[in-house]
Amino acid sequence: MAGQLDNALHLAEQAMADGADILDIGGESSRPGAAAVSLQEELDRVMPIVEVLAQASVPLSIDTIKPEVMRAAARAGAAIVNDINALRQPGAVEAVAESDVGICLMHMQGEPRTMQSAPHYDDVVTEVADFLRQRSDILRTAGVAPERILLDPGFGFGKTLAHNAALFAALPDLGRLGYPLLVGVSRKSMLGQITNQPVDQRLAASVAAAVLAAQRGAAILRVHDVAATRDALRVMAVLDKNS
Ligand code: PT1
Repeated sequence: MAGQLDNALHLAEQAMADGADILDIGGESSRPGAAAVSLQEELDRVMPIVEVLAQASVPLSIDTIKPEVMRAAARAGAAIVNDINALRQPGAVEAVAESDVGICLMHMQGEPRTMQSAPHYDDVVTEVADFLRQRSDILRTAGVAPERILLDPGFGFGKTLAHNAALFAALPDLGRLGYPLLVGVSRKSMLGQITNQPVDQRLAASVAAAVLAAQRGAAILRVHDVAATRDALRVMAVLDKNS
């Protein structure tokens, strides 16, 4: 346990030294095929880390679908709730509305354990946009100010490569929903499908996708390789004046 805490804190320090603006902490994997984790297990995994990193110089985001974890993390000082389930668990909308955290609403079809078995949409862009609009409307009705809301199409969450590509092209349209966009594509299997590289050889693909997402209007990029992504974004800022 102590070794895992040290390891997490080391990764967080490295990310901050490399220029991360936000740290995202999660205790339940959402990779395709991952199993759910009990409430107590998730609290035991994340809260020691949240309690330390809430004092860090950058805002802390808690990656969870459970309202109890949202409340505990917010109480400990987390600034953002990042919910891959877009607050669909009973009590999650209230947990966010009753605190002052920012909230990222992400689209997912199905659940991590089975979501990649047979993803299907009639029109992926319209369905994802409708879902995100509906979830943000529910939050607004619950009293959450628009400035607190972020939207995320959920790359790799119940989507084929074709679905992911259609959503990527539609990022400017999703931006017209009126909220900043968060994009997470770093090291994901969609990049493995494109490059035929294993997960530890996806740096170039991840950086390329991050730059394209930023060009298409993503406000926040969820990445593993902070230093390389920062460099690429600096190049984009200077050499691509239209972005
Ligand atoms: C994400 C995200 C996330 N991704 C937000 N939170 C993960 N807001 C965790 C694969 O296909 O994009 N947005 N929290 C990580 N999840 C995955 C999903 C990891 C798919 C890998 C894959 O390889």
